[in-house]
Amino acid sequence: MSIDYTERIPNNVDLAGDRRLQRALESWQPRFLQWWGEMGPTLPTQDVYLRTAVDVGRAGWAHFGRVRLPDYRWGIFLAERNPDRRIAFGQHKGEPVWQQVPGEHRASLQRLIVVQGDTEPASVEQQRRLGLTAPSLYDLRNLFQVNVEEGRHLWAMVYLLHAHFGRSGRDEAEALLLRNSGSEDAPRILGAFNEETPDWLSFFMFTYFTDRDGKYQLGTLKESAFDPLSRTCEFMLKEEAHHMFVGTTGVDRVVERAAQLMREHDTDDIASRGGIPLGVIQKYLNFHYSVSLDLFGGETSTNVASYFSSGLKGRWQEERRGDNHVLTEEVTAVERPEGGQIVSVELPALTALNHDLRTAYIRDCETGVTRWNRILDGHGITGHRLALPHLGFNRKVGVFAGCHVTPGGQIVDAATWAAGRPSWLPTPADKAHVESLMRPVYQPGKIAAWLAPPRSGINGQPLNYEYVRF
Ligand code: BYC
Repeated sequence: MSIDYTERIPNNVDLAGDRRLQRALESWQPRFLQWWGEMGPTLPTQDVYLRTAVDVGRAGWAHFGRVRLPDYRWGIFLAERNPDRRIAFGQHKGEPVWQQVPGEHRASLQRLIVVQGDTEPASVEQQRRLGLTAPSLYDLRNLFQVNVEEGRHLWAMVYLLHAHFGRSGRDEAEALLLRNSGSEDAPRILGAFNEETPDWLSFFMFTYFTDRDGKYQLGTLKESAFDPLSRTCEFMLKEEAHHMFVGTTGVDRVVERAAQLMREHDTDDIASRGGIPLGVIQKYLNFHYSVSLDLFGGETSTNVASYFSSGLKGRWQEERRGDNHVLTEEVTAVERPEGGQIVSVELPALTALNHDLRTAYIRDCETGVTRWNRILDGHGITGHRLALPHLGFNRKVGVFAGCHVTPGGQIVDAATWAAGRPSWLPTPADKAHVESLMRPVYQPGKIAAWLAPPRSGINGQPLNYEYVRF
C-alpha cells in the first residue's frame, strides 16, 4: 500500500476513515511541531538530503531527496498485517493476537508504550546542538536523519496512545512533549536519556550502544500479542538499522584516525596531534555501555515476568527459541555480587528476562569491539585493545547498583573506586580535549582531522555531495 503524501499526516492506517482519531492527531501535530522548533536541531539549514518512509512493502520503502527539516513528513506506518498471526509465548500462547487492548492489560501496555515513546524525543533533545560542530556535511546529514526518524518513532507511539488508550492515552501523548532530557522538574523516564550528548564521540557511542538497546527493546515489543504495537515496532526496526550503522562506522572512523596518528608519530599520545587517544575512546565506551546496560532494568523483575506471561512483551527472537515459550518451570543463571565476590545464582527464568535480553545485547555489542580491534590490527597496533567493561561496572540499576565493580570485574571499596575512576570514565580533561576538537566542517567533501572519512556516501551519492545546504 502506497502512502498518500498530500495528507496532513501521511499514514497507512486509514486515518481518513476515522475522523475522530484524525482530528485528535491533527490537534497534537502543531504541538509536536512547536516542540520540534524549540527542542529539535538548533542549526538553521536550508535543506537536507534525507530518507523518508513512503511504503512498508518489500519493494523499497524509502525515498531520498532534499527536504526542509520542518517540512519532513512524519508519518504513521505499521508493517503489513499477517491475518494468521498467533501469540507466540506466555499464558495465551497459540491464541489469535489482539487488535484491541484487553482491559486487564491496559495499564501495563500503556506504560510500556509511554516508556518507549519517551526515549524518542529525549534523544532528539540530547543531540540538538551537535549540528553546530558537525565534522562533515555527510555526518551532519546522518545526524538529522537520525533525529527526524526518532521524531517519527514518537509519532508511532503517539498514534497507539491516541488510537487505543482513550483519554489517558491522549494525556500521555501530551506529556511526552512536556518532559525534557536533563530537566530538573520533568526529566525523561529512563536514566541514559537524561545524560548529555555534548560531542560527536558521545553521539557515535550513543548510536552504537543506546540505539542498540532500542533495537533489542523494539525486538521484544515486536513479539507483543497486541498486534498494532508489534507491527509498529517491526517497521521502526527498519529505520533503526541506519542509526546503529552511524554509531558503528562513526567509532570505526575515530579508531582508524587514532591508529593512523599513532603510527605516523610513533606515539600513543596523539592528543597533541589532533586525535582522540585510545584510552579516551575506551573511557567513553565504558560510560555509554554501562548506562545502556541500565536501560534493561533489574536482573530480577516481576514487571518483566508479568509482561511475558500476559503476552505483552516477548523475548529477543522469541519464535526461534527451542523451548516451551512459557517458562514457568525454567531457571536462568544470573551473576550478582555476594560477600565481596561476584557469584552465579540460578533464578526463575521468568523474573530474569531482563537479564536474558541484556545477555543477547552484550553479545551484539562484542561484535563492535572485535571490529574496532581489527582496525587496530590492520595498522599493526597490537599492544592496545578496546574491550567491554564487566557488566557490573558503573551500574545504577539492578543487582550491581551501589556496588563498586572495576572494568575487569573486581569488587572494590569506595576509596579504590574513587582512585580508579579517572582511568575508567571520562575526566573533565578528557572531555575538554574532545570538546576542543569539535569544530564544524561544512565544505562539501571535507572532513575534520580527528576522524577518518567514511568509506562511501549516502544512497550512492559521492562523498563530496552537498548533503546539507545552508
Ligand atoms: N532508568 O522491574 P524493573 C530506544 C524503573 S531505547 C530509570 O527492574 P522493568 C532508543 C522501571 O521503569 C529502548 N528507571 O524494570 C534508543 C520500574 O519503574 P516502575 C526504550 C528505570 O520494568 C536511542 C522500576 O525501575 N524502550 O528505543 O522490568 C534513541 C523497576 O524496574 C530504569 C524500552 O525501554 C532506568 N534505566 O524494565 C532513541 C521498552 N530501568 O514501573 C530511542 C519499554 C528500570 O516500577 N520499557 N527503571 O515505576 C520496558 O520494557 C521496561 O520499562 C524497562 C524496565 C526495560 C525499561
